[in-house]
Amino acid sequence: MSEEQQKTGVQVGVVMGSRSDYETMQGALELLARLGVGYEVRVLSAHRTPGLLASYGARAERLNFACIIAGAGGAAHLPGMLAAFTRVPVLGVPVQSRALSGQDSLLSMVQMPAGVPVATFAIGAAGAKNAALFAAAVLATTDEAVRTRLDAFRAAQTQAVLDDPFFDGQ
Ligand code: RP5
Repeated sequence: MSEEQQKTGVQVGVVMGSRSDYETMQGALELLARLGVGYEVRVLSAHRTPGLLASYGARAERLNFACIIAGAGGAAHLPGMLAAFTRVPVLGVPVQSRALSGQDSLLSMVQMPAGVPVATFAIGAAGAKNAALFAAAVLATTDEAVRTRLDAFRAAQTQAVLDDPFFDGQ
């Protein structure tokens, strides 16, 4: 953990374009908490609060966040714009939209032109959870406590399959 992260207790920033994204993003928050990853969460919008987005990018650098998980739906320019404002790695979660089922969110994140990357995850709850697990895996390369909890999480996940009555022991 860096000096700044130790001071603030925040290793990962989590942002979402609207309060309506919370249901999707809560899976990420629950996993970060379970894995003992320090995080902060904010509603920030590329089109409703563009100024805040720029200052959040600077804040993420100043506080040395390991990454930012950014969830948004529709024309989901939040992760791309945030990545433009900061060198902190941005993990994009496409939230499932009503009109196009999240295809719009996915394509607007994954098709970033070369130069400003957004690591894009699956549409919806699975993407939110995997973004948190990915952030934890990166932190685990240097943070032994997170590594131990992530290994335990994965071992429990494996055990749950082995304990399933449909598992035939092969
Ligand atoms: C995006 O527009 C948000 O990320 C959200 O997924 C979508 C709809 O927002 P609301 O109209 O529900 O606030 O900016």
